[in-house]
Amino acid sequence: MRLTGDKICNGTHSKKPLLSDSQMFEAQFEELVTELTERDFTDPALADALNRLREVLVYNAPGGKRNRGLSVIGSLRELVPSTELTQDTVQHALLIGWCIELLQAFFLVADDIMDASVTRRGQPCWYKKDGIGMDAINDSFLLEGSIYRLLRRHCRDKHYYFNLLELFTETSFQTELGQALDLMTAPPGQIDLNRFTMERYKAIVKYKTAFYSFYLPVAAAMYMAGIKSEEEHNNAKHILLEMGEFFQIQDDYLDCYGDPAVTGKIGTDIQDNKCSWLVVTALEIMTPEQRAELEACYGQHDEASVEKVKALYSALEMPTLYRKYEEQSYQRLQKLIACHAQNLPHSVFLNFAKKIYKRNK
Ligand code: GPP
Ligand code: MG
Ligand code: MG
Ligand code: MG
Repeated sequence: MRLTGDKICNGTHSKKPLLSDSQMFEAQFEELVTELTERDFTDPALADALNRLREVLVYNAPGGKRNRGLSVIGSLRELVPSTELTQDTVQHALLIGWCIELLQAFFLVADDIMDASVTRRGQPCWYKKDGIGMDAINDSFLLEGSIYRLLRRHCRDKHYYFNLLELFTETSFQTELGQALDLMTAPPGQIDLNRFTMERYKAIVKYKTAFYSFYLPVAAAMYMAGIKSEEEHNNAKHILLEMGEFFQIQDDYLDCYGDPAVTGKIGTDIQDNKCSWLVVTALEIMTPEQRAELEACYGQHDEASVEKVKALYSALEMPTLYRKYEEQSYQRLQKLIACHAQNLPHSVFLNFAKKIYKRNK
């Protein structure tokens, strides 16, 4: 695939771009699928496996909010003056964006098995499809492997290739450690509310969500722009991990209070005995009687128990507490941006913040 090919390239002479970043991002996907499934391996013996890979990619990679993927080009545009941003660099930023979406697809296919979820992005979870089942585990590996094939093909000669590889592998490992904490804090059938502390909660969400969802796309754009200093990266990380924590708190809130028609997924946190922001916050303010009731109903799969937990949350006015928390978090973030962004344009962080505060999906 030629990333600067006519098919998806904006005109070089006109001042106004023919396509938005989002449209170019969309247009790139089919090319990447073709490349991964038709051009990378040509051994006819692999035809069935490559057809499977096509199916896995088409079902699981598109259809999300694409915030992570589009943030690479979005951040790069803030870091590099437009006169210095070539069409070739734009196409590479979009490709790296797709690699982040593939990482997300890899995590989600596997996470849905671990969480026994039913729907994702408004369709059945991949492992729930007829004839798929636990073969979805291998499909998640294929999604992960696709990332490194694309990076190798397109970015091998770039000055940022090594940094990018380290970034993707480090971030994956951090996410896997976070997922380990998430799972071991929620053992099925072993209800122990003492496990659910705010300290444990913060560790889980920092590792399972914040690194890959927030630091990864911005750090990738920074490396592309030649920003490699540890100090600059630590400054960005400081702000982005805070945003990531808030994002997962929203995810936990929406697990219970979101509309599945909008979020595209049906919540499972109460049944799965998860260390969710809702249960941790509720535990901080509930009476001993309420705690005893929670102990009896949390982590149970029957509808009546789940409804009792939800009734407890309502009695404790969790939606109001959440709105207050959201407001405070937004204020804290503005302050963090003011003190930690230093040499980095504030717009990198503000653009991201705009996309996540007050979201409902
Ligand atoms: C979000 O947790 C975290 C992930 C999707 C990371 C998974 C990491 C792996 C190594 C598999 P969640 O379960 O709350 O997300 P959702 O609500 O979307 O299922
Ligand atoms: Mg999940
Ligand atoms: Mg999970
Ligand atoms: Mg969730």
